[in-house]
Amino acid sequence: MVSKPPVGDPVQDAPQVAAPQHAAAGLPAVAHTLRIAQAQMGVRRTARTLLKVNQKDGFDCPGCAWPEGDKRHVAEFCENGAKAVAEEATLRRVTPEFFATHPVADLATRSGYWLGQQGRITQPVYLPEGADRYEPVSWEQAFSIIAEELTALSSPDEALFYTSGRTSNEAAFLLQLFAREFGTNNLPDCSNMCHESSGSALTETIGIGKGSVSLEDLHRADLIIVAGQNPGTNHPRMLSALEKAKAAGARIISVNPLPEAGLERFKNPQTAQGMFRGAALTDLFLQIRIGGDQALFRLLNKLVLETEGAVDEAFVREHTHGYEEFTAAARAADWDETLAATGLSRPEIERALEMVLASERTIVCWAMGLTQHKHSVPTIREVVNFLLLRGNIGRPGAGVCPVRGHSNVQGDRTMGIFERPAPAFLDALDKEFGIVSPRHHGFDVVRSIQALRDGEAKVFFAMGGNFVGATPDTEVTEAAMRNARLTVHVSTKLNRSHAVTGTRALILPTLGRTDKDVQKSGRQVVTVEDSMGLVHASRGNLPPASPHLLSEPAIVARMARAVLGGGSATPWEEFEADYARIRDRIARVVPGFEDFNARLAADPGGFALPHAPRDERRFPTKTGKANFTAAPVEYPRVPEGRLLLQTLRSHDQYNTTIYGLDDRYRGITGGRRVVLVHPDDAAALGFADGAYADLVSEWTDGSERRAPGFRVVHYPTARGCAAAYYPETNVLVPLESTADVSNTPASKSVIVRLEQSESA
Ligand SMILES: Nc1nc2c(c(=O)[nH]1)N[C@H]1C(S)=C(S)[C@@H](COP(=O)(O)OP(=O)(O)OC[C@H]3O[C@@H](n4cnc5c(=O)[nH]c(N)nc54)[C@H](O)[C@@H]3O)O[C@H]1N2
Ligand SMILES: Nc1nc2c(c(=O)[nH]1)N[C@H]1C(S)=C(S)[C@@H](COP(=O)(O)OP(=O)(O)OC[C@H]3O[C@@H](n4cnc5c(=O)[nH]c(N)nc54)[C@H](O)[C@@H]3O)O[C@H]1N2
Ligand SMILES: [Mo]
Repeated sequence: MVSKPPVGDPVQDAPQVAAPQHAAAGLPAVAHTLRIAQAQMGVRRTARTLLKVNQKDGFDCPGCAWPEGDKRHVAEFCENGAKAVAEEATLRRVTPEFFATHPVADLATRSGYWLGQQGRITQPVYLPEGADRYEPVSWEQAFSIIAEELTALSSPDEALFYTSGRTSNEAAFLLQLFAREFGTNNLPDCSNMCHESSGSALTETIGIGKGSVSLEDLHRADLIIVAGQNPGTNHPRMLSALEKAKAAGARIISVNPLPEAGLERFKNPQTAQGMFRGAALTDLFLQIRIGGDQALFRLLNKLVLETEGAVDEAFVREHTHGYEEFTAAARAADWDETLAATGLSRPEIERALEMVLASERTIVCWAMGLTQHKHSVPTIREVVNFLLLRGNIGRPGAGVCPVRGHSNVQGDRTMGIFERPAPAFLDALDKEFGIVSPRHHGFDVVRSIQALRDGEAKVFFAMGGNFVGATPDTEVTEAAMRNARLTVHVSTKLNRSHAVTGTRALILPTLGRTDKDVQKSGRQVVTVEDSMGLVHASRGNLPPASPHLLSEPAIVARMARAVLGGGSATPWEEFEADYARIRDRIARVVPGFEDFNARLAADPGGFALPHAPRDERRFPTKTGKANFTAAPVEYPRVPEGRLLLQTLRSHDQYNTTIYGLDDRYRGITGGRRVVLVHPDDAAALGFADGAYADLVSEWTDGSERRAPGFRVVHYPTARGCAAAYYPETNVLVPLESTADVSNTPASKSVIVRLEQSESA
């Protein structure tokens, strides 16, 4: 299988390479932000918009899910948040004339970058069966097309309702309610590709699939371990928290196959001193091999166990379960095997141990570097073992910190966007609305693709996101999507998913975070939940990108009325008119949201959801305790002459949205088809810096997948490892290559070989 490099790029993909940088943010970031923002929005709109980001009376940044903290700066956003805002608040527009001159076949030849650069979509459009281009359609017609296809299904389980993580709590609650009233739990979401492994591991071990720390905890920690995360690019405001923690005496270990600039040194653009000098953040850099983390934490656990007085015995006795089995497994950990799995040296691990033992309050932060491997769930369970051993959960300054991606991905899950909902949640939903939700599980992302491929699913509806762009095995996924009877995308901007359609297709343009949302009862606010379980309001302040847009809650409400008709007793019209009425219902269905509207009115800055392990050291697991686990240690075995490829983000992208062609901190400019390889590995494989290679992935069933024409960059990554950007490399990830238990695509462990490229 071959993924063709996109043609039609306004900028030729011709990457230039300079030395990687050692510090993140600072003046270059400010200049870069303003350049991108002003190109999209102009000068006045830029100022007006950026000053509202993350303010209590403003909108939640559509960038990442990092929390804001109580004392807000005038400029409470980061370089990449500003790019996310500019991308949405752009003055560029995609009009019906655009679709008239660009047939779907033309859109399919365009790069994601080009599609995104066309601007905000302004009207609903429809691709009839057999037509070659989208045409304008009224909202009413659009909903009746959806109703026609959904009611023609032989089972509600032939429909899929995908959610990307920008959707507000209100819209998410309505969407899952609609899906369940319609009769299915097929609610796959981006989380299935993201932190599902964290959710799976945490729910089993501590009883709740969310992080247990607040910003305050980070500021108070003695030791913060940042594993498998690149905050300088993906959560830049986290660097301020790390800086503050360091100033208060914390130490930081970063565990990563790449030396990431933001973790090395941070130049805080919010302080004059920080802007120029910056703070060194990392005390110890463990340059681990991809997939070596479970082995590392297992050995650290063994070493802690062997240290007199290092285990918090009172905590273990009172609050945990499974200690005996775990200790037996941990004591068997082996130095040689760990050194092989991690590529680390003995002194490095001993140094880490000293720092671990010196810390009374330890936090482990992680993101995709831990969640997207075959053995991600046992890896994260081992992190939990590590924290439990020294009583580091439910103590100020300590805990688990899975750093979420999309700005409301955590909230969407809290609202019930989940293909495997808890029975208690469904009971509450049914009682509130007088419905009977299906109890059998629905399809997650990978299962949804298989269902489309195998003809088990026929209608695909997406609340945001870029499903075919973000999912693995591009060719397989695109073919599967083309099998659908109807594909519907509620979107702000164009992307690849609009060019890969079912027999019929709809694009439904919607308001974004920055747009003012006015309904019958007046101006609306929506709410979101950040990575630390704080719920707060978000209120857009810009005139909507077009007068023809509907908000996400309005789209779901109208779709529900069209599909369910008189059979539904749910007051969909009332919900559309006044989102406070949706919140009244959330308050009665979702624990932690009691008196939702009143609390929101009292403090638009938000409130914290309850978290039993954090708040009261209570662990709502099956055993009623925090569970130690004792899985066998796994790590990827890479055959001779092959590399282990991780697919990751550049500095100029937001998932499949490409802001620009640079990756400033890594020294790459003007192109994205690059593969970072250790100079010694590259030399051994016969690839000079600047040579061009095809990446060929090899899967256990003997199949191969190819992504051609990548410029080889000699780069200081861990030995045996390689890195290249997503989504260009998604074609290499086999659909069946997923994490055990969580079924998350293993996007960070792809075995590849490099072949001399013919397409250079
Ligand atoms: N600007 C911007 N912000 C974003 C996003 C964006 O695309 N752009 N995306 C958002 C989303 S949805 C998410 S989920 C987050 C993603 O945030 P990250 O997880 O930081 O994103 P990635 O670029 O996938 O980076 C993975 C990191 O893990 C490291 N890594 C890879 N494999 C391993 C391993 O086996 N072990 C260890 N220890 N490290 C490893 C990589 O070198 C890299 O530093 O960011 C969110 N924020
Ligand atoms: N190989 C590889 N694959 C990966 C990953 C990886 O690291 N490697 N990471 C995975 C991860 S962590 C994630 S979260 C997924 C991301 O998967 P998705 O969330 O599906 O993808 P995005 O690129 O974030 O979606 C961008 C689109 O969302 C739409 N959009 C933006 N804002 C709004 C809004 O307010 N409302 C609506 N309705 N639409 C909006 C726009 O049309 C835009 O084109 O990708 C996953 N895929
Ligand atoms: Mo994500």
